[in-house]
Amino acid sequence: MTDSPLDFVFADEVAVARAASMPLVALESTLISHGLPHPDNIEVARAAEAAVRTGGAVPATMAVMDARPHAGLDEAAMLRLATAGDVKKLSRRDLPAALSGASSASELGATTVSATMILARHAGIDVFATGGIGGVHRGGEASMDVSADLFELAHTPVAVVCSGPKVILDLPRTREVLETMGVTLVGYRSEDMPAFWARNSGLPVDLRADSPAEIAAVIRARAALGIGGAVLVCNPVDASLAIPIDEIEGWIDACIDQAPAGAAATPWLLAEIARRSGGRSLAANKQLIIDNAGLAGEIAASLARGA
Ligand code: PSU
Ligand code: MN
Repeated sequence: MTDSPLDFVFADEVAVARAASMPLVALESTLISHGLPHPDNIEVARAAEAAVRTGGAVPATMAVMDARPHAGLDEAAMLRLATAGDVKKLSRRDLPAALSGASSASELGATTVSATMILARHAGIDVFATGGIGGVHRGGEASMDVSADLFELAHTPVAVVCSGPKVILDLPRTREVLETMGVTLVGYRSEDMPAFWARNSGLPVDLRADSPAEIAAVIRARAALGIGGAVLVCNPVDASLAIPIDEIEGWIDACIDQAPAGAAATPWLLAEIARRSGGRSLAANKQLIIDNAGLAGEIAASLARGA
């Protein structure tokens, strides 16, 4: 198993899986602390872990607690992340302060896509599941608010399973940056890049794959090249809960001007649109996270079986 200079706390089942080279899937914690309301967040966190197991892998939910990276969380840790009011949202730039013990963020920090990818790589975990990735925010061409997720996807060799970039973003510009950064965009049973609560963005993926084994082959081919960076697997939200993008645009247009700047923007927009949609965006968000975790489990299992 990969050696890392990081002083990880591994949950028992994660430690066992690492020692036995069993397939593992990393899960993030920002969506628990900042993306979903309580008690939906804890329900989804546990259901996502269960889905990874059903897919054939062991889940490792990532967070920083007491200045140490954690891979796999017990019930008490999960509850703290789901209910504490002062959980720091940790992205790439925040990890050094959090892990140094020098900042208040050290005590309890939830990891975003970028920070979770970094910790997953250190823990020797090749596959990670989330809901929707960050990207270029609307107005980002002027504000320069571009999620660190995109730069992480460019550099860190961890496959990320999601339902596309969040629909609150500037999707065409986000797609362009993914292309420029050389991220391989795979549509799971789709030629169209999904957009989080919407199944379609009207923007193309790089290739379509119809099975976990096909996706595993792409991940292996990318790894063999040694170029770093991610294969981004985009799994459209289940059709029964999907929301047409035009309907979502109406809610976004009505509130985007009031959104705060910086790291608070995404959590604010997710909560505001959950309210405006009468809970429909929340229902879609919950299900897509669980489904992505299941697919990630299947991909990790396929990778572990070999070609
Ligand atoms: N997926 C969800 N809900 C979320 C997120 C992903 O279904 O809240 C989080 C991820 O942690 C992602 C972050 O990295 O949103 C993006 O935040 P920002 O736009 O500030 O980079
Ligand atoms: Mn930002």
